Amino acid sequence: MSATIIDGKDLSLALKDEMKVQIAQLEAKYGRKPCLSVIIVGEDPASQSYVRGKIKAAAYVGMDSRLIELPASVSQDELLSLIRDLNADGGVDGILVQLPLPKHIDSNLVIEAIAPAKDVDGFHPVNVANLWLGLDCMVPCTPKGVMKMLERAGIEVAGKTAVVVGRSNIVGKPVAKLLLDANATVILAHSRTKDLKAMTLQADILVAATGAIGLIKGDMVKPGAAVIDVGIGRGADGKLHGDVDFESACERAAYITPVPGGVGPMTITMLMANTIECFIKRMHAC
Ligand code: L34
Repeated sequence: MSATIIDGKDLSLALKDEMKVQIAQLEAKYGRKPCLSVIIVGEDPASQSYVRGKIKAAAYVGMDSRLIELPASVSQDELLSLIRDLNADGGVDGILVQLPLPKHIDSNLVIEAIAPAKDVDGFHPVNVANLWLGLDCMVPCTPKGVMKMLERAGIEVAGKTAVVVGRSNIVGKPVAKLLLDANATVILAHSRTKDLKAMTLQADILVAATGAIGLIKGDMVKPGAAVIDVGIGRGADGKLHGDVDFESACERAAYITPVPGGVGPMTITMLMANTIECFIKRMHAC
């Protein structure tokens, strides 16, 4: 058996082409385009690559963007005051501070400084609370991308057993909540889970978000499962790999996402969707 590959790049392109049309209509209606501000602190090559992807995608869909590059030495106060300026700037719809931040900066304080209505990452405590309460909120980009991939691949979630491996605030916890909202029975496994293989073998839908390259081997995949690989890292071979051992997992999965070209591009595409959403909500609020 060989799995059907869910191509995140292809799907992203299709979604971005739809957004291009939508943004042209929004501009005609409201007299301006959505505008995304991206702040990057320091020179981590992976972060720089992801941020470049975000700015490129914004240009592709025809929205405005501002890239603010700060040195790793920037003070926490300077960063907070920049965010306050962007909060007050009527021309800015979305604010994203790329993580991780240097150690001398408290990322929780930074996230809390972003106006919830401009929080395109959905990381602000108000958005997190509203997600868990089932209220209107900004949904974090990567979890939203995971759900979009399942939906577009025609994979039914209701009634299925979903196993999420990894409990981060950015991916594991929110994706578990979204799967629960879609009526999956959710197991949230993590680094202290006793028998991980026994858990993953139950998964009709397996979401791997640990950051441990190749952790999920083929023999941990339930035959016929949909495997969504959120992990991304550079292996000893210098190439990008996910949390899933792709070759062996392909033998058992019915559907699988590749790395690169899977969840990563979808994260960026959902950021575009969230920026459009913030824009529309702000236009309706005034
Ligand atoms: N604030 N920080 C904030 N928001 C986010 O949503 C992120 N994340 C994660 C890291 N920090 C963040 C991202 O943007 C991870 N992430 C991200 C975004 C895009 C890609 C990967 C991770 C991506 O485009 N990956 C490509 C390969 C890119 C390359 O060649 O380096 C892929 O095909 O998977």
